[in-house]
Amino acid sequence: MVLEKLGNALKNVMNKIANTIFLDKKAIDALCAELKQTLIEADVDLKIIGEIIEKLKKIALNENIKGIEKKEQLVKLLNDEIIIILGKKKYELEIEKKQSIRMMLLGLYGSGKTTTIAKLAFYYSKRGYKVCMLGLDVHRPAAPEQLEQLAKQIKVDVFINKQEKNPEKIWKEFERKFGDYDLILIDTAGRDALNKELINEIKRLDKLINPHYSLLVMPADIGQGARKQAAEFKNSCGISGVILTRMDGTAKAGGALSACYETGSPVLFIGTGEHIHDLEVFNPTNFVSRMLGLGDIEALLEKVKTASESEGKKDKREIDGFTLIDFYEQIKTAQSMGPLGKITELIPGMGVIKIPQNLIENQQEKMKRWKYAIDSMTLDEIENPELLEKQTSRISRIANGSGSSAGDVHELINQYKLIKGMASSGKNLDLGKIQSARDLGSLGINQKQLKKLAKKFKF
Ligand SMILES: Nc1nc2c(ncn2[C@@H]2O[C@H](COP(=O)(O)OP(=O)(O)O)[C@@H](O)[C@H]2O)c(=O)[nH]1
Ligand SMILES: [Mg+2]
Repeated sequence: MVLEKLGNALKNVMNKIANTIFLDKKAIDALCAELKQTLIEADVDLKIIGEIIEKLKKIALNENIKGIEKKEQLVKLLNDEIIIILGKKKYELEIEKKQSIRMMLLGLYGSGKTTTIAKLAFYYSKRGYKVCMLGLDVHRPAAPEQLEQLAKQIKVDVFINKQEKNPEKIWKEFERKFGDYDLILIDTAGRDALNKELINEIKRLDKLINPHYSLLVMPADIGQGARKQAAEFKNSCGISGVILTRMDGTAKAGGALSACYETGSPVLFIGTGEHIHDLEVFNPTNFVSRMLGLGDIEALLEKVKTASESEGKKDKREIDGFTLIDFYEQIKTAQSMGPLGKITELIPGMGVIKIPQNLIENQQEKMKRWKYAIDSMTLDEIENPELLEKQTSRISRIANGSGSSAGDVHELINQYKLIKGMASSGKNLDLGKIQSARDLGSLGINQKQLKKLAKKFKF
């Protein structure tokens, strides 16, 4: 698929927006950094990237936009911005039958003009147009031959003159025939660069042929270089639009597309391979939908919505009790409060409990992994961690998605369960003071919990 890497990377950012529980400044900064890297790799202009990130941050850090609505807006913004930078809307060529529409293709050497002429001829002849390909590239000796071969392959008329070196004379010869066709596709010569010679040749042909469309053919792997080339051709020869070829083999196509859009030269077609059918009408909305997987985005937005609805039912955490997030935040708070002796943090409404020392000290690294693991969970999983024990595939998914190990996730769940178990027993506990399993027993904790705790904390 064209721009698969960019599509996957963008989808990844969107997924993170949807699934991140703590969408705080730090998380937003990390997401923006990832997005920036992704767009840089696609060769999108830094200024444009900066603008997108600014818009994203404006929503992300707006405290008046809450929870799910914020996530929804962010995912939508990203989707829409990508469409805008790649071309905003579809431009259509009007190719009426019986009008002898003359379409001239221009471009430098090897940009894909001749191949694209044949692709276009195939495209329009399949749609019932009477098409002729006209060979006016008199510079490359093999050019007429190449066109002739292609014509044979796709069974479309071709007009060439292998001896004639003056393209204007070839046109004169052809002129009396052109009324026979709905569409005449004109192949012209290129140069290594847009020099005076090429400009003059194009201008003369332009005057003589008076084409309905002059389309610039550029390979997408020039990335942002398309900006300069499109502008130069536009200024010196006047072009009506662009065809980007070799979209299949480059990560830089994002830059080429956005550069064309910026110079006001709409991309009309894209070449997506060497075969005759590898040509598409360029439609930015469809292109982005396909690149990101529209179904995926809709499903993602749906998921965000569902999650927000349940969030909306007034702090579900309070209703259902102690969740993984509470657990995480308790430990984090405890950590930030310093040495164990000073800890007075309590789990609200859950009885009084102090968190074991070994969960608090020297755990920064583990806490980081736990945070990422929680970020990779669904709301359901956060509220009902038992789901994870029932389906170990969930644990692997979370571990993979968060860069932690299955062991980390298991440990997180086990610790959480222990604390929750104690909290829900309603006892006032201060684990910091507990020296032995007997101390726990005397506090009325049941045998099962006792065994687990003793094992876990090595009392
Ligand atoms: N992969 C890929 N190759 C292409 C595409 N379009 C053209 N090419 C290749 O680019 C090379 C130059 O094409 P050609 O049409 O001869 O360029 P011209 O000099 O502008 O006429 C050929 O090897 C084509 O097969 C495309 O969309 N994808
Ligand atoms: Mg050629």
